Amino acid sequence: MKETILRIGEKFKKADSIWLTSHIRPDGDAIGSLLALGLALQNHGKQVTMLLSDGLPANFRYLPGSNKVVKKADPGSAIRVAVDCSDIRRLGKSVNENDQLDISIDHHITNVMPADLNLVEPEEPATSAILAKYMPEWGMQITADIATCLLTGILSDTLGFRTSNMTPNTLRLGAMLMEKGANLPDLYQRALVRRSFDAARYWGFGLSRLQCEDRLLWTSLTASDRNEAGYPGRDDADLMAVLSAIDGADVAVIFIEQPDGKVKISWRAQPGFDVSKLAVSLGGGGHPAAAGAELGGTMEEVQSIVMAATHLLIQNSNGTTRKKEEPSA
Ligand SMILES: [Mn+2]
Repeated sequence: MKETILRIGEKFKKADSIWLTSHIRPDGDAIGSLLALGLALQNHGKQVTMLLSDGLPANFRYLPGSNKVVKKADPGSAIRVAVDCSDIRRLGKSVNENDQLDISIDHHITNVMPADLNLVEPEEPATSAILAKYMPEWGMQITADIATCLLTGILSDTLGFRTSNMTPNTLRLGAMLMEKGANLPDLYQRALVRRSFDAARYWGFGLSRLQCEDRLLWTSLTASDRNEAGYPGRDDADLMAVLSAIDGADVAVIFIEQPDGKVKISWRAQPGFDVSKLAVSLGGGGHPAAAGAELGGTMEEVQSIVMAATHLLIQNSNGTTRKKEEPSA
């Protein structure tokens, strides 16, 4: 892995132009790591293209460099780089599935990215943490703007330094980023606390249908919920943050109706339960404690498949992994 880290640094140094991208439905870590690396390479005089197939969500447009993100751009002869993305299909419609990338930097244990240099550190809670660790080694200076992007990424994926994969070193990286000029309380508020009125009304629909059976907490969100609430996204508006605070469940699942007869599934698991393998078996991916997938079918069809599989996962975890420590990977 050390070799990969050095070779990535050399590749960045030699490149004149860099095409940089991350996953669809980008979260704070995807956006934070994309912008941080993009800004650092620009500061070294590189020609940088930053691409997100879904564009940059409005709630992250305060981040430095966010106005430079495009939805479509041919890589041409540039070095092709993906951050925080486990699977080339998750780069979205602006990227050819058959492409080979030059560099991938990620922390998803389910990573299968076709890249010449694939740096995957699943023990790191955020791709932004991997970048914060290696950017100085790559000779990249962490400016206040870059620190702002990286701390946003770490805060987003650790839910504010409180996920079970947190390490003392993640806190040290957070302290370093504060010293470089990132404003922790402000970024915390923006990335994790503030909600729109529409999102709160959308949550209401999901909460009104919330059920818990055999330690599995679950609910659904439909297209008509979004219409009625006026919520513009197609995600769960982070309703999962509310569900994971509820006592008495080992795993929480949200089913989110999508266009074209598809349903998105989002899992969150307590330590000792690994939902990433279940997500992969259904064509998705993620982390042991948080994963997702998307299936074709009606809400009822998808729910019956996923509920059965998730109940089984909870039963099989009981007494085996449950009392042990969460696997570090
Ligand atoms: Mn991430």
